[in-house]
Order: sequence, then structure tokens, then C-alpha cells
Amino acid sequence: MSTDRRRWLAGAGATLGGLFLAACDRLNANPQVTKVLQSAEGLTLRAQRLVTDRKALAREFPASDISPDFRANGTTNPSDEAYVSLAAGGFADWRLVVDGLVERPLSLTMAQLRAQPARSQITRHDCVEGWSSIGKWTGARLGPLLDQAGLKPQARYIVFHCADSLEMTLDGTGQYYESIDLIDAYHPQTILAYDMNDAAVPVKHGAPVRLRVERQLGYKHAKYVMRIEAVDDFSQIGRGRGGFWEDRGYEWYAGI
Ligand SMILES: Nc1nc2c(c(=O)[nH]1)N[C@H]1C(S)=C(S)[C@@H](COP(=O)(O)O)O[C@H]1N2
Ligand SMILES: [Mo]
Repeated sequence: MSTDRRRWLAGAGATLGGLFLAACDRLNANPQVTKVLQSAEGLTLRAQRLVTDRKALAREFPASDISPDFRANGTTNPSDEAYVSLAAGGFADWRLVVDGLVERPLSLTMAQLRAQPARSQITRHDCVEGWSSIGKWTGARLGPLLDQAGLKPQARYIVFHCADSLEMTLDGTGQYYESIDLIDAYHPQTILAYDMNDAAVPVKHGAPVRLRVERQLGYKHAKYVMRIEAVDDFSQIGRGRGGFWEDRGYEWYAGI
């Protein structure tokens, strides 16, 4: 394995959160395993396992498991002026902006987004509040879209700016936003969903486009996505923790 790749894996491992520590702790109970993991080779093995795990697919379900009444949560009908007028026009004037640390900023119409490489998946949405619903989602894969815009080498996170203000604040920090790293951005099940259960995503579930990032909890799945920004750091966005709920104490990495 090349030094660069080793360094990348070690770096990737270092940025991953508590999810894997539990598994590592279990392995650490075995003295033989501990010895290997403490060695230089062990560092690579450990980092390799973390990355491999992050790339695994979330479970998918048969159509017969689709929830007849998928719950809606958080904002269910944005009252923000710009959104209200877009909705009144059937989202004909909506554009998906992709900018920030990219070579070629994009502004896509819904027709252009629907022409992008797509994926459908039937998955279970788990909200921290303790409920789950199963739905079918169809949308443009985020990875190929980012490749089209051309990420600059400094890009480390993808930020999703939403149309809704969930909390009214004077400084604008009540606007919903989310962020993910590049491992999740390029995960095959990470899509910008425009269809839910084979029909356009309804307003209560994030029309016209919402993020599906299936390896993480519900609050990471940004609804009402207006703009996707590639950044090297998110400390200047919102209150600096990487998301609306993260700014209010939730974990940034919400793996399931
Ligand atoms: N823009 C925006 N996205 C959001 C929210 C929100 O309030 N606004 N709520 C989050 C939470 S906590 C959950 S559980 C899911 C709910 O998605 P649903 O309404 O489609 O069930 O959206 C997430 N994304
Ligand atoms: Mo949630």
C-alpha cells in the first residue's frame, strides 16, 4: 500500500466518530488483537475497517414493507417567503445550486436534475425521537453530481442549505442546514430525492428535493434543499457545528 494511501486511511480513520469505537473496544478485549492494533500495521487495518464499514450499504426493503403513512417531522410546510412563491409556481423556478469549492458551479432545473445518474431505494428512516418509517426514494446520486461540478482538492464537506427556518432568530441561524463528509457524499445510496413512493416528493417530506443519506439518522436528511456548497470547514456556517440540530447539541456524525 502506498504511503499516500496509508496517510489517507489514517486521516480518514482519525476523523471518524464514536460509532466504531464500540467495535474497537470489543476487539481490544482480545490481547492478540490489541497487539496487532497497537502496531503500525494495526493502524492501517483499523483505518481500513472503518472506511470499509462506512461504505457498506444501508438495508433495503421489499415494496411490501413501505409504510402506508410515512411520518413527517420538523418543518412540514415552510412559511419562508422565497419557498412559498416557488411552491405557488409548482417549483418551475426552483434551481439547485452547486457551488463553493468546485471548478464549475452548477444551477440545475428539475428537468436537468432528473436527467442525472439516478438511484431508487426502499429504506427505513430512523428519527432520534424514536420512530421509524419505510419509504421508496428516487433521486440523483450526489457523487456523480459533485464530479460534474468538479470538487477542488481542498473540499472536505458538503453543506446542504435548506429553504426553511425552523426557528426564528435575528441572525438567521434558525435556517435549516446540514453537512456530510466526502465518504457519505460518494456513498451509492446518498441521493437528492425528487420522488417518494413513485410520485414527486410531497411538501411535507421536503419538496422539491430532499437529501437521503441512508447510513445516518433522520435529522441529517435535509429537506427543501436549495443549495449545495462544498467547503473545507463549516465553522463559519450557522453556529458552526455542521447542522441545525448539531448547533443545538446533536452529534455531527449520526451513524446507524
Ligand atoms: N429542511 C429541513 N430538513 C429536515 C428537517 C427540518 O425540519 N427541516 N427535520 C429533520 C428531521 S429531525 C427528520 S426526522 C426528517 C423528517 O423527514 P420527514 O418529514 O420526511 O419524515 O427530516 C429532517 N430534515
Ligand atoms: Mo428526526
